[in-house]
Amino acid sequence: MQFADTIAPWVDEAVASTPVYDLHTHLYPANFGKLMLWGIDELLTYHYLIGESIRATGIAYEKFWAMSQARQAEFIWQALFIERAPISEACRGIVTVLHRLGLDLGSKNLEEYRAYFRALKPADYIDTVLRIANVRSVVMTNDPLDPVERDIWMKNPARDPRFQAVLRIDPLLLGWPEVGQSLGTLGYDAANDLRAGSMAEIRRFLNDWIDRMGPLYVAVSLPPTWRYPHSDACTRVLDEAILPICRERNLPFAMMIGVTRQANPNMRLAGDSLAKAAVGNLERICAANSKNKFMCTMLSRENQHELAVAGRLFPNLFVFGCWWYLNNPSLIEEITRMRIELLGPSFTPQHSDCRVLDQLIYKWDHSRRIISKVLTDKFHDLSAAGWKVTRDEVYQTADAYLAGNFERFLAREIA
Ligand code: FIX
Ligand code: ZN
Repeated sequence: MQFADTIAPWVDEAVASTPVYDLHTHLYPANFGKLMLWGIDELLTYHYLIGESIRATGIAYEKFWAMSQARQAEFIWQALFIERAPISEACRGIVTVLHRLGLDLGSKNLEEYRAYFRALKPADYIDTVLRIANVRSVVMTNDPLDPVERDIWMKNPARDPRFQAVLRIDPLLLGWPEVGQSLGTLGYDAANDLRAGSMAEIRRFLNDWIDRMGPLYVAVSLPPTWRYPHSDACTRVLDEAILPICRERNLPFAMMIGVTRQANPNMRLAGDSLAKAAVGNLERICAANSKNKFMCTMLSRENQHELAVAGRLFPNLFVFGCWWYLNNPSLIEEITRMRIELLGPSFTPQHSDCRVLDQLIYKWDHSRRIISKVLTDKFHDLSAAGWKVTRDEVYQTADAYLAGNFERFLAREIA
């Protein structure tokens, strides 16, 4: 057995120094204008904290939503940081961000923090945040049916090579029959009832947007009730448009499964829920389309074991991340341990899901600590079993988890 004091520092150093390829966020580069969210008011009005503050204070929904964003930020600061200890994961995140930026947490003075951010320029601040968070690539979520985003893409914006695109297609899969109308106004003749000729038009829409965005993959979030195959528009659009195009263009199709949208509409963006899904649907889509590459993350804790097993069964399935309500230290730890035991080094333990640039600092700081802890235990167990763990092996594993596995999966040609 090796000395614990060799393995632990190797792992800590490898995980801290390896730049991250963050494979799912909602971030944008500076030239996407108001879509780029950053700074203290955006941090405080993150939907996780909106939910927490409405719950903690019992404020009436209408009263909360009637406030300007600046007043909401002040309300949340007062409720969650002044009147109570900020011990939730989302609150602790703000503390980590302010601390790593060098601000004085002793003052608890929101105006002082605001003054710091007011002096920053968005483009420079991206450099600062990526440096502090040690993130090298940020994968966006790009929805061509969102009018604000579409307008930006139609102007062929200059591309910041650190921000990669993803073609997000929730309405195209889940929005029938209404989405036929939206496609029609954009010049794609896909009828609401998906009659003859419609699929060719959906394929043309996908190809046009793949050409325009150059996405790394095509993505959707799915409810726990999603079925595949099923006699509905979703299965038809998958089988006749999305999966064939993903095959032709060698793009993975990413499924984020388990979200029940707007379980509490009064909470707006903070009002989505989750439930356990039937993993058989994921297994059937991977089995029936073995020439497609799939990525999957699931939202319910109860689905995690089945998802890891599905990852073992299907080499065309890439398991990633602890999504949203799972992005909490206790859950990341248990899920990452279990995935390492079932999948070895061949998955991506985490993505950030950041909506606000600065969150990269805390989400990666907190996740890296857990990944290090679990990986140290696993290398210790390996050493205790008789293996001579090397520093190279530790670095190679950290790189695989934080960037390399995802890059290799993207590059892989399915034979
Ligand atoms: O569908 C998604 O990509 C989700 O991650 C978001 O919609 C969700 O609101 C979120 O930000 C979770 O972290
Ligand atoms: Zn997301």
